[in-house]
Amino acid sequence: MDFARSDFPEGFQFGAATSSYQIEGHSFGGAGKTHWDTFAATPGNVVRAENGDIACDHYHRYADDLDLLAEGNFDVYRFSTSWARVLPEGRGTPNPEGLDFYDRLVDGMLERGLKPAATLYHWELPSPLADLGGWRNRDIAGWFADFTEVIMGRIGDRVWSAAPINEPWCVGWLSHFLGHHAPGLRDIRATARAMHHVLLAHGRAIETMRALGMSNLGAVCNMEYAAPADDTPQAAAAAELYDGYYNHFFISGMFKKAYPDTVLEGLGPHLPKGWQDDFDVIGAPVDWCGINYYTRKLIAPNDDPWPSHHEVDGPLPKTAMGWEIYPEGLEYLLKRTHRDYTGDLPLYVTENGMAAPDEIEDGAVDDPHRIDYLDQHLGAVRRAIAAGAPVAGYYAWSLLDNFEWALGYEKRFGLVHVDFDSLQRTPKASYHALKAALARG
Ligand code: IFM
Repeated sequence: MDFARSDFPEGFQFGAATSSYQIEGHSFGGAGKTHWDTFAATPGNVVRAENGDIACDHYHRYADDLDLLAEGNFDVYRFSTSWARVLPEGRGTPNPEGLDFYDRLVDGMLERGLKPAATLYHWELPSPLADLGGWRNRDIAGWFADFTEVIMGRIGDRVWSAAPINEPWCVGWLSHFLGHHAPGLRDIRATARAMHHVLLAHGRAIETMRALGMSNLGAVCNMEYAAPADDTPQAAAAAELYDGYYNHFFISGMFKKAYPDTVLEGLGPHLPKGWQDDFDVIGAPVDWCGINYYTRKLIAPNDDPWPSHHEVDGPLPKTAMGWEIYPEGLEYLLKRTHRDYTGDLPLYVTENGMAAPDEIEDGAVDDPHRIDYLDQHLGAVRRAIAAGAPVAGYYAWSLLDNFEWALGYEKRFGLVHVDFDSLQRTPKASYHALKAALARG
């Protein structure tokens, strides 16, 4: 890899990220059922109807996985806590095994000199709350604040940073408008409500963690570079709207206490009554902002109902997800977020990485494509920093090959290969390259 730590500002944090349902093994340790279990059990939703029952068995193998992080010279481990593992019914009595697990996990990080970067929610909603309408129900903000209090009451004294919700766009739009993720809805009213409530829950969780005395609290949004499919004004408007509901909506709510007009044109009539009164909670001050970035999308207009556009295939080289490789988009989005929303607040690239059909040959995994991808995106980060964006860290997605949601175990994003039969871990060439780069001062 083409960098050394000294190419980045003093104190820049390098990490790797995972999430609970994707790696832990949700059939262990008294975790409750989640909407992902039932979504996956419904034919047609997930490749081969795979689920997170065993995943990488991180629940039992977490110590070895933390060793991989420490031996890889990472500074930070970004992990998430499963709501249903901590509160199997979503509310009420905590599961002591679940709390003990996160306690051990955080202590394990500290023992190895790793900074624990917690995300409270990375998509495994407890089924009893899904039964009550899940993210469509305004009460979820209170349920989430209660969950925050329980889990952070236990580990909040030792986590280095915390963010409430991973990728609000996925929780709202991908899951309620496109129906690709649990609960698999395709309904504009559900979408508008979920998108607003996810922000309300974010704000309530920030307030709850502040009241617990925690600091270094942030928000993690996913962003895609939105480009018009051609040079017509119609395509430009289509890309601007995509940019609006994908990239602007959530940070605009959090940092400007307003939603973009372009998005309100479609979602406004479906937002819950009194939504304008929630911005003081939604805009609760945070200490940093995280951006998850993977790709760009080319957008073309069409005659469908709002948002009246669709994605078209782009010409650039693609990852195994079919996503174009476009590091310039990361540079652009970091600079724009700094300029238009977050000012001097530290920015983190909280996820970045690529899927590839990696295979073990002679006991090793050669993934030069991933080394190149990471190198190119770290170059984009350096350019954003040189242009004045206060980027303070970069976390690769993901430490391990894992459950890639609707795509099951087929898409491998890991720096470490996982054999899903034996569960054996094999660090890939990209892990070794990153480890060597991080050892360079
Ligand atoms: O695996 C996901 C992760 O859960 C959230 N961000 C994107 C990753 C790759 O699709």
